[in-house]
Amino acid sequence: MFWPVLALLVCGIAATTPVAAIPSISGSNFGDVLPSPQQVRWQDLEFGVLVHFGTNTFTGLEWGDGTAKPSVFNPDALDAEQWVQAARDAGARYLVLVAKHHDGFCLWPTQESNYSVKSSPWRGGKGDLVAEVGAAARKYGLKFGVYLSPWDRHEPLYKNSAAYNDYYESQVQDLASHYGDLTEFWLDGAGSGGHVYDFPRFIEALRVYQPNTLVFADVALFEYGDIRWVGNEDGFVPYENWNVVDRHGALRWRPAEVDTPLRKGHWFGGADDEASLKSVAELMKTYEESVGRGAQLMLGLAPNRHGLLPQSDVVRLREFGAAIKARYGNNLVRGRVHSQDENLERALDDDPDTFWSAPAGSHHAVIEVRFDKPVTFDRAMIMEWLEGGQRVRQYQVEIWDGSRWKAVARAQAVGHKKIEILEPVTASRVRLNLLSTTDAAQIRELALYDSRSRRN
Ligand code: FUL
Repeated sequence: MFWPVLALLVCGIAATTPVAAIPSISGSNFGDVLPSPQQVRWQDLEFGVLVHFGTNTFTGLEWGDGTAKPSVFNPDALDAEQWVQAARDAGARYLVLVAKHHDGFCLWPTQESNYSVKSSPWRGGKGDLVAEVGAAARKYGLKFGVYLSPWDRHEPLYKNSAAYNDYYESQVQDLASHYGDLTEFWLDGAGSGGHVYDFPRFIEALRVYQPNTLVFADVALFEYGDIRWVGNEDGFVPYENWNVVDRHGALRWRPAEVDTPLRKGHWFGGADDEASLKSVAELMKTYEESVGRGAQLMLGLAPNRHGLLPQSDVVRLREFGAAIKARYGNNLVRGRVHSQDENLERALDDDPDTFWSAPAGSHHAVIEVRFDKPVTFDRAMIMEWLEGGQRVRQYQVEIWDGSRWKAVARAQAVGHKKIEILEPVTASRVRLNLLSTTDAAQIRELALYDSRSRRN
């Protein structure tokens, strides 16, 4: 149904509310720190998958100790396109392949070791899974990246830090120079406690070929990663999510990535039971507590010994994608509210490439939406234009109850995307009250949804 708009208001109030002191470290202010263009592009991807497949798939282990024979690696029906299509159906926009896990087995024919696909029976030892998966990802429009475990439980050189630095750097070069643009380069910290690596050297080697790749690393492993680990593998952001964080006394833009597997407790494959497969409801909760809290969702997928995702995983991923579309495909603002105000229209047009700006210099502003008939909603979605930094510090979603504005959500931090989950409310006037912003707010979208509508 199409409802013409009655009216629509917006106001920007320049610094009417006193703003608490903004943290300042090493002379820079929270609000001054901006993302790189690569980080902005990456944050727009929102949702990726992390694929674990290797000797562990065949031995049933999560952490192989590096003694599995390459001969165990023998998928008889491997189809990387099946993985990618399933990921795409879920709505994922990039895929990171674990090219080497902690057991040291390499999925590409590295020159540095014989512990790789070239010593396996798969494709007669002529296969290159990094190449196959990269090509499949690109064919279906997904960005591609790799995970290269620093911890290596097979490689004898690992005991000698200097020699292993050479080894690892060569592997970085291999991957960085032969497989096209890498959107993300994942450095996993597990098992590396106490080991000394020459990370600056690895990153320099990586950047020669991949100036735009983003390095994922927990701060405990490597202090200058471009993306930060959320701090758990349970699929949620447990804090108010600020992109700007203190890294060794300097404020840096470090967006969070939330990694969690599709099958509970399993990064590697084999499980085909119903109990370990996350339900659509669980996945939607994860989505809303990761993407919906301004972070990136990285969902772990695990092909089985045939080299295929189990059919139940394929179906679940499709259901998950359909559930996201159903819940967030019907923006109640769109089509019901039109504004003569071009600026405001940019926050309501369902087009994330445009944004509304509060008046220059303001630290408080309001976006109001009026419907000609009341709408019922239980989700409010807000997106910030990150090129200008993460400016919204505190806000409320409010409804007009006939006599006053009533807050139905109050929170801090928007960032790339924020989904507020509400008790269902019905109102014909709704506003986003930006209580405190570091600079003039820039809002890409303000959208409302009803998760209980028939499309769900
Ligand atoms: C962890 C690893 O130890 C797990 O095996 C898995 O690869 C996960 C994504 O990261 O640190």
